[in-house]
Amino acid sequence: MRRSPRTDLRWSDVTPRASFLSRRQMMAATAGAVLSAMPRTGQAGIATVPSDYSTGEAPNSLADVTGYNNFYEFGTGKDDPAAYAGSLTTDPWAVEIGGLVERPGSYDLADILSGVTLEERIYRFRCVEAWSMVVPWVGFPLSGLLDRVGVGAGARYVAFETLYRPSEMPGQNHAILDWPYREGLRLDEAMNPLTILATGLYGEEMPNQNGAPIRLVVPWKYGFKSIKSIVKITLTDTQPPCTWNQTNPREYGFYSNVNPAVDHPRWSQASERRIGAGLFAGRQETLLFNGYAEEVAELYAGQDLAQDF
Ligand SMILES: Nc1nc2c(c(=O)[nH]1)N[C@H]1C(S)=C(S)[C@@H](COP(=O)(O)O)O[C@H]1N2
Ligand SMILES: [Mo]
Repeated sequence: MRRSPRTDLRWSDVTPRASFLSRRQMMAATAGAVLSAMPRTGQAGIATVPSDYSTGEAPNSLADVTGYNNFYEFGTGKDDPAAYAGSLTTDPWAVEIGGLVERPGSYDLADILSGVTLEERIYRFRCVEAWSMVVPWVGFPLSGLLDRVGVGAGARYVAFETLYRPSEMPGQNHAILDWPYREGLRLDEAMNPLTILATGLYGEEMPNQNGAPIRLVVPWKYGFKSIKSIVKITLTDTQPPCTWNQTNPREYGFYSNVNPAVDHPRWSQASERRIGAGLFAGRQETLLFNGYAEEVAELYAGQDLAQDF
């Protein structure tokens, strides 16, 4: 990966499209292998491969996924991001990767994506506010990127920062949160294969309101951990400050693993409302680690989940 910012190539120029199969896929097709490049959600767009980590649950509609959002940089209403995020400039885009890494630098998104196999990951998504969706993300494991830049000795956490650009993010002109939005993971959480950087959904580039052009998705944690529009990734040896945790540490823990047995101080987390399920659908039970216990429970062996909430 090149570190220097480059102006000749836009990241969208190198995002693989279904109509331009990669060499590897061409050769596989020639060899008569089953071609799995088309997203299962059926839309022509970015070439993705399916993932064993995808849920078989029905995805929410594109209208739900792109019309009911939390992205406080554009306002606190669920329809504010769809209304106001459209004018955010997402190309060119670079991510500064630093701290305890072997190859720190400013990486153009085009370089981050070059050679990367994009997967479709259909994940349950559970907001701390007790609503949920199923989202067909397009993305790749964060571990792959961290391996490419080289995790440095002594790194124990990964910190993330959202773009700070009040001229395009009107919410940042108000002290709703301590901008820029910051989040963090323990290194083992960041390296877990479920943790992805997502660059799209429904087989298309990421809509601005969902965190274009690149955002984190950690499906076993409450949605606010899945930070949007990332411009900075820093590996650290100490637990990094996180926006919601700093705003109200009693209500929003550093871990924020989905847990039906640990209530939010102001509401129960035992059940959730599935967006789009219909007026009479009723609430559904919330699952420990949002149903991903098999993949992630061992990360927390020996920890008291009520204490480390
Ligand atoms: N930068 C930033 N990232 C963010 C937020 C935000 O306000 N700003 N909201 C979080 C919350 S609370 C949720 S539930 C999810 C929502 O993601 P979605 O709109 O794609 O469903 O984004 C998370 N990431
Ligand atoms: Mo959320």
